[in-house]
Formats: sequence, structure tokens, C-alpha cells
Amino acid sequence: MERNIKEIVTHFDIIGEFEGFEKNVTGHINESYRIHTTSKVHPGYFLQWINNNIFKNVEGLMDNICSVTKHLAGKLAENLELDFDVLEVIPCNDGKNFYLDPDGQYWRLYKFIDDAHGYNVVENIEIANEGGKAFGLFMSLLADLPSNGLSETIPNFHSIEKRLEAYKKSLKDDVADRANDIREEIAFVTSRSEQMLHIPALIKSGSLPMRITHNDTKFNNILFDCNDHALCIVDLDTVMPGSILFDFGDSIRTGANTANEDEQDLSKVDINLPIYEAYTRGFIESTRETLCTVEIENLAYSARFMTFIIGLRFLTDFLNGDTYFRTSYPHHNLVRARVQFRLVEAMEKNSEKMHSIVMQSFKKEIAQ
Ligand code: GN1
Ligand code: MG
Repeated sequence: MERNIKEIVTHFDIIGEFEGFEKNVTGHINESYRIHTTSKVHPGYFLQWINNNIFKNVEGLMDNICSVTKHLAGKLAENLELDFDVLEVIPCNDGKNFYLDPDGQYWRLYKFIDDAHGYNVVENIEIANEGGKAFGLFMSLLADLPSNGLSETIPNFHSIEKRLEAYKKSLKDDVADRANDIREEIAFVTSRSEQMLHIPALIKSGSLPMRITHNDTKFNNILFDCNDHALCIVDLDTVMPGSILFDFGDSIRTGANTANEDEQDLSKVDINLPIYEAYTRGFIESTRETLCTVEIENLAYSARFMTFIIGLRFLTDFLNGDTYFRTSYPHHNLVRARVQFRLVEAMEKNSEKMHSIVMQSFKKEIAQ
């Protein structure tokens, strides 16, 4: 769809005049634009089209983001030594926190975070450790914000039962006539489905606490400054009640994969244990006072769980004819699913090592 970016920006309360924009290519769901203004001092803005097919309750979603960013900003102002930043929502001229255009499309604006970059593949252990500290800090700082005030922006987002149900239906319907292309992946899912029910069982039994979590902790949702100090967590659409296991697991899935999410050469996919260890140490450093025993015991396993569930979602979308994730070529979702499943296998082979790294990092943190 043609977007009149300049016109859309006029509805927000900005400093300076619109000067131009660049489209940002990352992300599979929303569309993002960097906005330049005439101001010489202000860093400009980050405009996003919010995908209302996926986020049905944009009002609730934006209210969540405003509560969370306000809470974090307050905490960071009280604790300047943390040297961390938070996204700042720019209101519309009418005071609303999003703009609904005449075509029924939703938009929001953030202040642009200048001179920052992210990583699709983590280059070294220092960066991994910073990332772990940053996501851990994000969760810890939100620990005292009541979660009952937040909407569930995507219901059952990390429910493996619902994801399996959706997958089975897609496989049966086979609308895109692709089921024949994925015999090996079907066998893979069937052989692991049962063991993936462990985390939902812990949730149902009440032994796994529900907290305010990010729920989309891809490593590239951490912004770093020019010294590779972690600066800010972005992509807050799915911040809602969840388990810390979702957040830890999703970061490992992305940060500790030796390959990209859409790598076609599966021999490049593996778990990078030094990166995993550095991330884990950082994460535990920021969360040691918050984590309970059940969370610690399942931290390593959560990486496998999240990798499996996202692989399953890519596979389901492939069967559905690519209706959810943005794709660039016909088998893109299948390529992504294969990467996730290969990574699950690598994690299975290393499961004991991964668990003992968690336990050792935790002991080290306690000893310090
Ligand atoms: C989507 O759009 P992006 O890249 O931030 C998805 C995540 C997946 C991810 C896979 C709302 O996130 O759950 O892990 O793709 N977000 C939503 O790359 O479904
Ligand atoms: Mg996202």
C-alpha cells in the first residue's frame, strides 16, 4: 500500500518540520520508517505502521507500551548509574498515543534513538553479556509494575498447545498444497510435541510465576551504542504478562545461533556455547534477586522450547501460504522453520552443558 508518510507525521506533536524518511527493513510484522526533521538538535523520529491484522487491540497495545515505558523512565531517572534508555512515545496533536488514518490504518511515533545499532548474529561474548544484562534488567525493573493493568496483546502468544492445534489444522487443510514438501519437518514436530508440554504444565500448576515480560526478545531488539554498551530494549508490542522463560529462550534462539534466522545452508546452524554462557551470566546478574528455583531449573530448556515454538509457527505459516510473517521468496518460511529445527537438534545435543552453565552462572553470581 502507498503510504503518505509526510502527511501521517503531521498528526503527531513533533519538534521541527518533516524533511524526509527512510524505510527500515527489519521486522516481519509492522513497517518502520526513520523520520528526519529540520531540527538541528533533535535526533528525529521512528514512525511505525502497526499491523492491525495481527494486533487486534491497538488501543490496549499502546496503553501497555505507555505504562511500561513510563514505569521504566521513572526507574531509570531514579537510578542514573544504570545508564540505560527507554523508548519515548510521541503523542498525536489530539493527545492520543496513536493515529488512526482515514483508511483505518494505525500509526505510532517514537523519538529516534540516535547512533544505535543491533545485531542479527552476535559477534562476541562481550556483546552477548551486555545483551543478557539488558533483557534481565528490563524484566527486573518491571517486576513491581502490576501486570493486571496490561492487556494481552496477542492471546496465547506462546501457548504451545494452541500453536500445535493451529499447525494440525493447517496441515489438514493444506490450502497452499505444500504438505508434501515438508515430510521431514512433520516427523520432527510429531516426535517432539509431547516433551514441549512441560512448560505449560508448570504454568498450569502455578509453580511458574507470571511476570511482565517482553515476549519478543530477539537479540536484535536490543540497541547498542557505539561502544557496544546495551542502550535500550525496543519492539514492545508484545509486552504483557508472561513467563521469564519465554524471554530468556527467545534471546538464546536468536543470539546464540551461529547462523541467521533465514540461513539456507543448515550446516552453518549451531548453538554457540560461549555466546550462550556470556548471555546467561549477564541475564542472571540482572535477575538473580528475582528468579525462583523453577525458573532457574528450566532456563536452559526454555531455549529449546522457544526455538521449537517459533519453528512451528514458521512451518504453520508456510502451510497457510505465508499469511503472517513477511516473506521475500516462496519457501522463505520453510527455510526459517528448518533453521529453528536444526537449532533445536543442536540444543538437544548440548542440553546438559547448557543446564550446567545456568547452574554455574547462578552459583558464581551468588558467590560474588
Ligand atoms: C516476529 O516482527 P518481528 O521480527 O519483531 C514475531 C515474533 C517472532 C519473530 C520471528 C508479533 O517478530 O514472535 O519470534 O517474528 N512477532 C509477532 O523472527 O508475531
Ligand atoms: Mg517483534
